[in-house]
Amino acid sequence: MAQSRAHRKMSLGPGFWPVTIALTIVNVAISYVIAVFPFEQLVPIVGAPADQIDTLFRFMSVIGNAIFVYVLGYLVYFAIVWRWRPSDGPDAIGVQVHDVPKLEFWWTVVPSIIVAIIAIFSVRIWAGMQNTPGDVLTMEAIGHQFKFEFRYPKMKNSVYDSMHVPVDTPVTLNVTSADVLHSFWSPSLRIKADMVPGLVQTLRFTPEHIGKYAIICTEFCGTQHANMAAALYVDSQQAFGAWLSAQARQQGQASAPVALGSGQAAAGQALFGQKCSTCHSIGPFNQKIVGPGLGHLFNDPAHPALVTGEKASPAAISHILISGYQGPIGVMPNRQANALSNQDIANLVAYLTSLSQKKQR
Ligand code: HEC
Ligand SMILES: [Cu+2]
Repeated sequence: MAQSRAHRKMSLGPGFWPVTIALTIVNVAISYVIAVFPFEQLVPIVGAPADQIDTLFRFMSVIGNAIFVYVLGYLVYFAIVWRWRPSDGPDAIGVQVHDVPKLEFWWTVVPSIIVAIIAIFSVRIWAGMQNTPGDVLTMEAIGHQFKFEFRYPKMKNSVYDSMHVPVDTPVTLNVTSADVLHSFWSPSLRIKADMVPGLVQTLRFTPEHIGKYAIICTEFCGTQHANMAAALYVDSQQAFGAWLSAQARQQGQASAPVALGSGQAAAGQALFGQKCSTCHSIGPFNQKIVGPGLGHLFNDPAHPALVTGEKASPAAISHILISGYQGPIGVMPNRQANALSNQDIANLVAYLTSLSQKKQR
């Protein structure tokens, strides 16, 4: 069946050039906003390479915006100008265009050049993140359910939930995971890296602005994923040195023996609500959350010994709190991960002991 032609001649329509000028004005106005928009005030930047990544983001947004404005603008314009009219006949089609080498040449060359520029730009930033010469601080970030662990050279124990780095010092960060997939993301570093068990990824950056920034886990890693976050502190060189020696002092104290006799059950109860109740109920052993119920440690017929196989005693419980324990149920974090002082441990043991005594009455 022959189709009737709606419009015999190929034409851009009556309003093409005015529309082009209008779209160009819109495009230039939005591009200007993108170029000057103060991203670094909305999400402050830590230092290099965050500034380069912002520039790349602006560049890509300007190009993306131009494509959006012209494609959508002409789509709407042509849909209106060459719309079907009652005089066109019911099966009218537009002019069919084939083989226009000039057009095809340009719509291949222009996007290729744009993609090549973006690729070169991105790869250069990425390469800089892989190897910057002159490392000064090399450290590790390790994902755990549901904590960030940070290890520093010459520091005996790890630090959890806060990462300190000295200003103006190139930092090499080795990122990995101890259990499941996590993702290390600091919006202010403009860097995101998956934390994969068995794989160490290296990131390099140089903090330039003193302050406190966010670190967030952006890979769903279990029930408490939403609470998995840490703080990134960029300290002055002096403050960083002071922090390091304070850590060393604290870690020295932590190796002193725990005086269980000084435990206060009431203080232990409050602490339990803050640090333990996400994983433990105070019901019987089988009332599990992530870990077992802890309400009957001394007198649960279903669970005569502790998970370590030891008979329940204040000393055996404090040992689990200090060293942590990994068994078939899961991982019980150690004292560093739970940030427990000696007094905290004594209070928690007193509280857990008192729970069992209440049940006996
Ligand atoms: C991230 C979850 C998690 C947190 C937080 C946690 N625990 Fe645990 N805990 C566990 C798991 C899992 C086990 C069991 C390990 C196994 O045997 O597989 C456990 C085991 C224990 C046990 C041994 C229980 C038994 O019957 O032998 C005690 C005691 C204990 N936790 C106390 C605490 C206290 C006190 C806190 C708070 C400072 C705490 N836990 C915080 C996950 C957690
Ligand atoms: Cu996580």
